[in-house]
Amino acid sequence: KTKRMEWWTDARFGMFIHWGLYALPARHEWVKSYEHITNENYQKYFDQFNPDLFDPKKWAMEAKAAGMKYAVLTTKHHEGFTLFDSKYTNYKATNTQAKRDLVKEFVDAFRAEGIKVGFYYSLIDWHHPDFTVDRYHPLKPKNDNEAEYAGLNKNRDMTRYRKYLYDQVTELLTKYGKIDILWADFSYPGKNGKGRDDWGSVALLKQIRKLQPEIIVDNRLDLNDYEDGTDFETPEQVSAKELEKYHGKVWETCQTFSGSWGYHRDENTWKNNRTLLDLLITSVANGGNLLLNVGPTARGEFDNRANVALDSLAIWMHANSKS
Ligand code: FUL
Repeated sequence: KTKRMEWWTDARFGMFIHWGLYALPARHEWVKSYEHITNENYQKYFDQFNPDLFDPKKWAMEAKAAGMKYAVLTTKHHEGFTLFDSKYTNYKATNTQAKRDLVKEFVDAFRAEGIKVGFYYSLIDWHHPDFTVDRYHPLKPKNDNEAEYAGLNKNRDMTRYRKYLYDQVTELLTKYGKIDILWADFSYPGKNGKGRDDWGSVALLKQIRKLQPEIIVDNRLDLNDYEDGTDFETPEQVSAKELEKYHGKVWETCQTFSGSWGYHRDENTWKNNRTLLDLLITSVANGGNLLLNVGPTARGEFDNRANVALDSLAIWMHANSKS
């Protein structure tokens, strides 16, 4: 395991990319759940998705200049839309005006810059008809009423969904060459929640390791007490101060520039350069990695505020690194 993790531990700094249909409403990647939007009402984003400025080579160059050694892209987020050409769904980028496998282009562009590639894959799926309604689902009943959940879930079948999930992860790990990281997201066991049995985590992890023996897997499959469950911990959006507590563990903190992960046009809480550098330095000083997120716009480019932040990191990196 230590051998397998070596490059990752050395890498220290990566780019997270949250991109999906939620870039169109541009007010949080959880918009479908937060605003209880039905599939029917969410359809307009699929119909209008047309990332005419998408140029992953530019993204890769920016990541590289900022000193990032790996990148993790949302191949599917909770909304269920896949950026890749999956044969198990019609709800995919190739069926939009984009007409392209965006994951493939991401992989090719980042690899060409010598950046390792990771796939974020959402275990949660708010579009799939078999994914049961739970406490985070856009259709969740008011007041957490059990009878209403039962009614909503009458025809939903997690066994079928599990198969879908398994098949898609298999696709991702067989069609794009060597994949360096799988970032599964996320488990919330308990009442009206989901965990390892819902995802079939044990079988899934076996399949992942079989298809990509070198791959590094995050800890969100609800397998922390399982022998081979966790390659790294994933403290999310915690302060530099709190990060010090992770000293001695294998970990990666994921952080946003502004709060939400998907493009949020009107969010004005952007971290300043000092805060970003602080996160990077504190992570490295405590043996962890920083996965810094960009949420590209619906047209496929980085917001100017992200460009400015990345440029400032690039300048610092240039002045302070040996290579
Ligand atoms: C969370 C997700 O719910 C967020 O939308 C985001 O993807 C973050 C990295 O993980 O758990």
